[in-house]
Amino acid sequence: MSTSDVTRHDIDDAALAAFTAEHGGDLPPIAIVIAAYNEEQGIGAVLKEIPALIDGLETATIVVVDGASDDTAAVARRAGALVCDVPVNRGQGAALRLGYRIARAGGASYIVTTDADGQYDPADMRRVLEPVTRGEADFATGSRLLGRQETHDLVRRLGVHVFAWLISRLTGQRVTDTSFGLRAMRAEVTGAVELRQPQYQSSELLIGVIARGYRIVEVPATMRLRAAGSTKKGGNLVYGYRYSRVVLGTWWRERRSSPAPMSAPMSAPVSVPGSAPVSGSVSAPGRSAKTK
Ligand SMILES: Nc1nc2c(ncn2[C@@H]2O[C@H](COP(=O)(O)OP(=O)(O)O)[C@@H](O)[C@H]2O)c(=O)[nH]1
Ligand SMILES: [Mg+2]
Repeated sequence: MSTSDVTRHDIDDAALAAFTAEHGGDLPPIAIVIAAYNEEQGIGAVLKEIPALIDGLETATIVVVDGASDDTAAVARRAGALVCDVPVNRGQGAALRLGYRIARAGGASYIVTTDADGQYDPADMRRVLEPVTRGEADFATGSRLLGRQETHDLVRRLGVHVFAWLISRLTGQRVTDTSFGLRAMRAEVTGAVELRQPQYQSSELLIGVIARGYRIVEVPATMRLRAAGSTKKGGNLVYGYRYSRVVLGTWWRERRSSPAPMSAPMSAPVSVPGSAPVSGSVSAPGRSAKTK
């Protein structure tokens, strides 16, 4: 899958039109976006636990399935999700990007992402979203390093540290977890950042958000083991190699085009004022966020 397939607007346009025809155009303030590929065993339990209201704001869950060969879409529909079923498989990054577009088109103010495999605890959702709805951050990500992780895979555990160190060095923004899939943001952030990666979007999104000067925060959260099935992203070696390529490629692209200097001295972690359970790092004040 080349990056040009991912940004092909005809696929996204057709999917958005089909979604609107099926579900209508209006979404509540919080859109929860899930990319799901052959997750019929896990998606039902994930959807059952998603709250209908977070801090009094209504939620809707958009599940983007693409080219699945199992019953993921049917299971998600039965569980009450708004399903966008794309005929071609493009990857998690492309699916999320489309989900963001659907959320923005429907007028959602906030977007929350999570995975279909049960690795994130829906109970963390409220805490991750809180700094964004309070206006203290534009982008909030869970962090297993500040919270907890269940995996005993030492390579994965080491990888989290290495990539956090690398992105912190490259961007000047101290972060502890660059690939946590439970995150929350103001919806417009997703339209301002350039997203071209078909599969490994998390570091592209994070670096793009930092490069544009958005205020980010990390929130302690839990990373569980997969409820069923196995990762769609290859073994540790493939994962690490491709992830590194995205980190370096995005950093290179963004440092040449971004309005905010990226290799400034590292901003130290600070906690979000007035939000006791939240600690993490907020980007240097005074940078202005740009939207396209
Ligand atoms: N729509 C879609 N979702 C995908 C694809 N690949 C992975 N995902 C979803 O992205 C989420 C994370 O994928 P996973 O394989 O668990 O990656 P890991 O947690 O980083 O090992 C899960 O909800 C997957 O179902 C894909 O090609 N298309
Ligand atoms: Mg997973």
